Amino acid sequence: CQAKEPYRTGYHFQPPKNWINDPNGPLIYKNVYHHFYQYNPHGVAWSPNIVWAHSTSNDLVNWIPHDDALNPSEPFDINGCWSGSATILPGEKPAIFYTGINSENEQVQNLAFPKNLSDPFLREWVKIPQNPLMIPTEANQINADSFRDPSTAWLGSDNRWRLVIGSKQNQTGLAILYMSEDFLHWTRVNHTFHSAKENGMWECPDFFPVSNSSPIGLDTSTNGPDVKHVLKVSLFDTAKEYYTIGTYNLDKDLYNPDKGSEESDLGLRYDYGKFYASKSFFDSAKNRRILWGWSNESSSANDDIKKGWSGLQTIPRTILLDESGKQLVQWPIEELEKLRTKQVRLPRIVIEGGSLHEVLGVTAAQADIEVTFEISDFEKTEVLDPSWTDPQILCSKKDASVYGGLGPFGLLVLASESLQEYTAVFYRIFKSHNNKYVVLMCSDQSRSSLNENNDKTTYGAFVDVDPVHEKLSLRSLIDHSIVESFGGEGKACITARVYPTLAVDGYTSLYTFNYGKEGVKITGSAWSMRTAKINRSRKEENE
Ligand code: DQQ
Repeated sequence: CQAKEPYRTGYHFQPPKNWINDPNGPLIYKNVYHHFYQYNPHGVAWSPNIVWAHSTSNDLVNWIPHDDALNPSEPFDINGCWSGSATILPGEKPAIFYTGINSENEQVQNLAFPKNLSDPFLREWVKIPQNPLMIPTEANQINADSFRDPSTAWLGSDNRWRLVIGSKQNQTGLAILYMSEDFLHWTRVNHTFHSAKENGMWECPDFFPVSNSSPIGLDTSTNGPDVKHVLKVSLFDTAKEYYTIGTYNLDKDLYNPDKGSEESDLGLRYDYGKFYASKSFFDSAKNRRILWGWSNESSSANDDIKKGWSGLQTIPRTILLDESGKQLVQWPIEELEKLRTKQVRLPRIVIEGGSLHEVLGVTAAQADIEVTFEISDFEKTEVLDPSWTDPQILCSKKDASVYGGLGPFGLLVLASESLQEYTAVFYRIFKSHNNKYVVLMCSDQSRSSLNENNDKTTYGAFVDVDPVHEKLSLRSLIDHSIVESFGGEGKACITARVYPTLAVDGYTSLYTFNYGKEGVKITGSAWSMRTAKINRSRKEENE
């Protein structure tokens, strides 16, 4: 039978009802993970007087809810508690910087501390009386509508704290640098930390170090010879995020992206689908950096009202610098694998061109599937037209129904019985004019639902894998209304939101497919995923 709530997820973070957006101030304290997020307690749409909701977890998978951490209450935040970040000060003292919308409707930056440090759940937060600590003024030429989302602060070797705030001037996106000796008095540094023209407002800047020598995460204040830095910004105008990898010049307090990784429409993205306002934090318990992102709905406002909620958090991902040094790689946190059950091994076969194979024995609406493709014959590879530079456009033109040479091959997820509905996550391989192979990864939502009110945009990314010498892998986390896919072992990620009308719960199937001319060998496994305990009431937990 069909569930009453076919789109509610089984293992993605979401509260029982209402609107959520950005993850805020993730942190670990006394071995407890804290997740704050933008939440509208009064409805399914965003509202400016938004609050910081709060949940905690021991494993980043199961979550318990707490009272809201920050609510509009003071002249410096009476019209809203917007996004911000946490910093762990020396002596293991967490601090939260957030943007308050003040009584004049200006964006100002405020500081809050836990009321009781002996409470590992940090249930109560106190806004300090000195707030606001950073304000937009005519003198500092900061626009009061474009001054928000303080980053985690880092400590320089001069013992001074720094943080960046998102802003814009005309259409130039800005990361404004502030500095402080005592964490209380902050001054704007005269030069801009980093900026890019024709970007519009930079929201939620995140600036952090990554190791270029070992696969570990680093505390935000770490610097040194084995360290590169990452700056991520969320572009308000396009609702897309871009990151660059670069060098942090300590003497000048400037960030310089490496050549070839400036923001542009073809720049590097954490995720080429629905993923925004992300935030990372250093998990000191496991020496890793974890990334949280918000996945907005692709359904209509009316459908959101019907289902009573809007917005999900994606599965936390560990992020590392790729061996090439040119990009990051992301992977779902290892703890998620605890939810895997009833493993189904895919028979090691060659899926011939034009064939479809059902993966039987998994709960296909709530599953995790990891497959590897091996290609031995490249003869029928199509030639890449040099004008095909935009992967998203290429994936929409050559969607899953367009037969090709080498590919499309991959997965049909959330598929209905007669394939009236399915979401296709797949690869196509092309040969470029310099005889290199180019791997395209697509998530095609065009047939995901018979409901025409959804945004069914198809997404795409090029994946830096050499299919001649390397295996090509694909992992998809399928969870009722979200499909998070990881290509090339996390080199390209695509998150899609879909709302099948037929392929719900027990009426859902999962397939591997190949609509190319060349056969492809496939290996891998699929798992049914258990339901995580996420923000459930005591009563529900006992059921
Ligand atoms: N969401 C927050 C802002 C931020 C935006 C408000 C990004 O602080 O800039 O809910 O989604």
